[in-house]
Amino acid sequence: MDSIDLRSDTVTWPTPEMREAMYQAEVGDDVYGEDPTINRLEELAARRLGKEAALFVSSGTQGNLIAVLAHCNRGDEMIVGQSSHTFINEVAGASALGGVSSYTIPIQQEGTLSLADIRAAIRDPRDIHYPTTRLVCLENTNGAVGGIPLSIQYTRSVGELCSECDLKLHIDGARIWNAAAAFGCDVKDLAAPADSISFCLSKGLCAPAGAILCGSCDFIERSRRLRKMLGGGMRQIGILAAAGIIAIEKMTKRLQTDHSNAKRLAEGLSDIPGIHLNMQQVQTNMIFFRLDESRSIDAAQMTAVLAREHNVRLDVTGPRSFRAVTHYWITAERIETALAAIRQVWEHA
Ligand code: TLP
Repeated sequence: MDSIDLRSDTVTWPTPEMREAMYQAEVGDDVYGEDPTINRLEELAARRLGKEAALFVSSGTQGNLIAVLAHCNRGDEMIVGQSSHTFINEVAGASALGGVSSYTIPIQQEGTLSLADIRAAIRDPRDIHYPTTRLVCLENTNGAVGGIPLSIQYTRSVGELCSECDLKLHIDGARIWNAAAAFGCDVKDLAAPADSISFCLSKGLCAPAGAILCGSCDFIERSRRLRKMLGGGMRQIGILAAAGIIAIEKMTKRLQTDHSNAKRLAEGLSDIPGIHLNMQQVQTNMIFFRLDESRSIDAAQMTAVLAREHNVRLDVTGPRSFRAVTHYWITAERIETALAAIRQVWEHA
């Protein structure tokens, strides 16, 4: 990878080992259930997440959509964070394709939905004016407020509230392995309170495509049918599964390195006068930072100069703000190069 691409961990290339495994992968027609490599990946994912079954899906977006469709009927409602990926960045699939409405509530500074807000959002089932609340969606790590991991204890408390109120709980765990690495816990414990959980193979875990949806056997059977309905019944996808197996078995074990690199980048940025960020929010592989008004250059101009002159790429999140995401292809040395470039462009603006 030439550029120091910090826009996202979705930009990661597959590792050389993945490419070799993909080349060698044994394949079959997965719509017939005959792809041995995908079957192996799904068994591995279910076991590691502590769920009965798992399904390979084309993307995190497809995994979340299938979960909503599998849990809800048309006209039902889900409770979701107002700046969550599911609500903001998934093309309103739940409403467009599922007829499911979203009751949005604020995401707290620590990435959580408050229990009081969830409780207040649950509709009174006796009132015929209301849709039926069916589902709560959490996002772990929470991308909107800095890649913050949600704890086992918090997730359990939401699970208990859902059981008490007869609701389903889905976790958009696109980066759940980053949360497990941050807490040093077993990913199973973060998944346990949820009826379903999706996670991405194609972000910090470096697989070229795909995500996994996990849940009960019955839930996954319905999900498999829904995936077919959405055009996601794929054929010789053992080629992708081969990379996915390495993603789970190996790449999940090295995420702490990305987290240390993110900390180092955040510390370096906060040493630059005029650049601000909240160090407490830097807990996994994401950093959100902003420029003050001491210089006129804005985020769009700064990213253009950084890309053109230094080959460093950042994600612009507002007129003066950015997101940087660390990943496998961002070594400690590249963090220092990126920091020097950012400092130079800002100080000479
Ligand atoms: N996130 C992407 C963009 O879509 C914003 C990124 O660069 O961070 N859940 C969460 C929490 C995500 O961050 C993403 C992707 C998804 C779901 C969707 O995954 P894909 O891209 O596989 O559909």
